Amino acid sequence: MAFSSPVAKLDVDNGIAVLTLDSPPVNALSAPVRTAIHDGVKAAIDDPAVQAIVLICDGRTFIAGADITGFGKAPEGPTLQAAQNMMENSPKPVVAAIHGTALGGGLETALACHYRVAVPSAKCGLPEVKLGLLPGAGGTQRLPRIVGVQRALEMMTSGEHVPAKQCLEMGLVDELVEEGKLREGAVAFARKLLAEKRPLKKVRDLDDKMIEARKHPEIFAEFRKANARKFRGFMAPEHNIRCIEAAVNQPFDEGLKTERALFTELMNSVQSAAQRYVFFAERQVWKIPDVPADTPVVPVKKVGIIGAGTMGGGIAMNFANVGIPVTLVETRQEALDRGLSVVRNNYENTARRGRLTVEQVEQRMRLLSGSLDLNALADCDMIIEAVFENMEVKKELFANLDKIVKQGAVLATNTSALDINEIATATSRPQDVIGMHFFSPANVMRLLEVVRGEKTSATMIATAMGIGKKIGKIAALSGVCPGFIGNRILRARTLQAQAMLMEGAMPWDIDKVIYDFGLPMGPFAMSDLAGLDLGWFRERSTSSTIREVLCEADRRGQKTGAGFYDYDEKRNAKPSPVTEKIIRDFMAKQGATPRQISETEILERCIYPMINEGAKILEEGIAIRPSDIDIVWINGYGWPVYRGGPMFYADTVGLDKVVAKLKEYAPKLGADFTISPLLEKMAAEGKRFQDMK
Ligand code: 3H9
Repeated sequence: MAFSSPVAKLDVDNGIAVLTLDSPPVNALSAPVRTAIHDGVKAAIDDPAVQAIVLICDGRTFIAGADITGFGKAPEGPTLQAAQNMMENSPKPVVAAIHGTALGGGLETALACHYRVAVPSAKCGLPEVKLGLLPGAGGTQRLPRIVGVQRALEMMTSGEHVPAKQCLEMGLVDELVEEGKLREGAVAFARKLLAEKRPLKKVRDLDDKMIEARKHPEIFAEFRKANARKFRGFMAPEHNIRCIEAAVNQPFDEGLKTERALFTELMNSVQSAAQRYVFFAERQVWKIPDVPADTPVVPVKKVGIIGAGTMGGGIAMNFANVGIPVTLVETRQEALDRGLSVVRNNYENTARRGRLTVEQVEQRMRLLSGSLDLNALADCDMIIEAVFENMEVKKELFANLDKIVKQGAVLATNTSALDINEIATATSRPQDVIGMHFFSPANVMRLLEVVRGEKTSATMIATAMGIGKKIGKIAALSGVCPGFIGNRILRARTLQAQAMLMEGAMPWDIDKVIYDFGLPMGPFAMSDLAGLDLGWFRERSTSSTIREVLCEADRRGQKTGAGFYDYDEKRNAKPSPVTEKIIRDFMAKQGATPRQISETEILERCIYPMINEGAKILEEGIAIRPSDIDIVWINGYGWPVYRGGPMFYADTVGLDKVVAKLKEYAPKLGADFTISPLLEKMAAEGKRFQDMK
């Protein structure tokens, strides 16, 4: 057989040709891989000694999709469609043998084969939606023909990876073969096909599920309605749905044309560019230039958490979820009991929703123990302090920990505001002190800001990042500064939102702009949720800010039924005439005259100072790279992923425009406002954050 390829080999096993792709890390469909499939299958078809063909991959996974790094570059080699046609039109049966993950173009390749076998640990999915795309190689037309419309809608709009057993039940996979014996299993399956003279099954020709779907056109409207909140702002889910509609209503080849047109639209969209950028940003964020991948880490087998409040309890759940025992320390028994019962309640709620078994709840609770004695933490490998924000209290605590806890343990603080370098001075081992800033609710929010102090060792950084990954967080490294990356940028927005209140915008005007931009809520709805009285004391309150006046009027947020907004018993927010009057009276007292503020000004005044702060964070070396800042804002604050994060968004606006607008608004931005020299320089040079190396 005349076939040679740098990424594949073809051998014949007693009449069965086995085409093995080997293109690390994930056998993505680069030009050489597409060429190998096309030419390899052709060579096997042309060889009279071959009766059937198996397509299999070496390495960790079956084809994980198109090569995302190749998007936007000039196409080379045969198209994926040409390779698929070679397989689908083969007069000899072609069997895909799946291990790892068959994703996107990978699953589409498998769908162009006549049959599919998989090992039980394999998973299949069409995750293009997560990249702001749709499956562009016939997947939108083939998947519903096999699994039906409802399941295709769910899979394609969620991007979920479906376990092999479920794939078998849905008909997506024809047979499961023994784990670790994929090649033998696939070859045996091919022989069985030949022996039983099974037909060449082309998914494109299946129609029974489509006939069924044509009787229920309402399924699409219902699906859109049920998911409206989840899909808000995103283009890709709707485009995926339209492709499935085409699969139902158009002949296969017409459906392919619809798919192509909608795919091209998405591929050229800013949304997809943003989501693809985020894909790589999420992988980049773990890489720390001066902490190499082989840095030794502290094996974390036992964790101690100080403070069993909402934060401490939430943090503890993360560890119990992955089987790591936790000792929670409190100063009072009632607080400890309350903390543990809140955790139990959370788990039981999850169990009620069917996502945990009763036994799993008990297993996790058994991993949590409580103590009133700090000495109980002596043999912990990692301590996370989550007490209230007071430097003196924290320093005293760390001084005690220094005396109690075994050498070499990670001494972490969950502070969101305080200077970690100063906390570290309370110990004789500042190299072991680090920030691990969780976001509330800590058992739910994906972000973990790992904060390195001046003296924090590489081992402690690698350990905190590694444990972050283990507990399912996305960890971003920050240096020490007030608010670290996330809250420092938040402050820049808060200052402007407050300033605009004093110029005539109402809280709901500002919140609406931020919500419409794609965040889950605006700054005032967020304050109401958190409680306006965080750090407020009635005895010290002097009506000097709108927040103080609201708190004095007992409008302290959602928990009191009123804050910036009025709330009904279901906690639905309504603009409040009371708040409006409070703001207007306050302005009158200050001699400020309200003016009409446009939505554009609200947006630019909220967002551009955030970008400016992000640039300062970069020039001060607080964040390693712009995409880390974006990861923080997407995962910690709900920045819409389809806008790529504040720094990516800045690139889409144009840095020159951002700077020009900041200069225009400068007189309103506050006495302390300055433009970042880095931002100005980059704007002048026509640069983009995403090109920063
Ligand atoms: C598509 O298929 C469109 C078609 O419908 C249209 C055709 C016309 N390309 O995640 P990991 C890299 S769209 C290029 O850390 P894991 C990744 O950057 C695609 N590179 O490993 C990383 O590089 P590095 C649809 C890719 O074991 C390394 O591989 N498919 C690609 O935790 C390891 O990745 C997807 O969206 C790629 N497609 O997870 C699947 N995929 O080491 C995307 C990965 O330099 N991929 N890399 O940082 C994944 O979900 C995960 O990578 C996977 C492995 C589950 C496969």
